[in-house]
Amino acid sequence: MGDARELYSNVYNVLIMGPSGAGKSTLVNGIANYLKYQTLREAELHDQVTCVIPCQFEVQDDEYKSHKVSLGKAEETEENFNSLGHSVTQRPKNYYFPIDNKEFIHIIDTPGLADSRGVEQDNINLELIRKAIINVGQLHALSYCWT
Ligand SMILES: Nc1nc2c(ncn2[C@@H]2O[C@H](COP(=O)(O)OP(=O)(O)O)[C@@H](O)[C@H]2O)c(=O)[nH]1
Ligand SMILES: [Mg+2]
Repeated sequence: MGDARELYSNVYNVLIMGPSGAGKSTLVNGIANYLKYQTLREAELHDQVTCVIPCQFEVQDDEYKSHKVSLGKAEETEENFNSLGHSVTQRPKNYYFPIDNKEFIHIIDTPGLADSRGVEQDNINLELIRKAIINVGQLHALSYCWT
């Protein structure tokens, strides 16, 4: 959004943290759709769901057959997929959602804690998160995802 952000009088900074695979990036996609459509029914009428972060998951139909669902393209973002097909957020990433012409929500998605690469990667991730917080100056909400 660049300098356009300065035109907004209210910015709500929301930091999303938690272990890898807890659903942080999925929550951001959920918020994007929640803010776009007035009702679930309205969202269902659209062929495509809004996907700001690529994701992959499996669903079962009524006959218990598994179907892989892929949304968005990982190569267009810094999101990677692990061996289970889960997206892996590499560094804090900003998402901006205007609510009206005065206010917008700024969501910061973060790399997962308890990283499988060990404590050193956790320390690197925490430092990246710390810098992201300093960068925005203030937080209005902290969402901690947990499974
Ligand atoms: N059943 C279920 N699966 C979820 C939920 N949220 C996320 N997932 C799945 O959990 C996996 C990891 O989600 P992701 O958002 O990438 O986690 P992150 O590492 O915390 O960003 C994906 O396969 C998602 O589809 C949820 O609320 N319920
Ligand atoms: Mg993620």
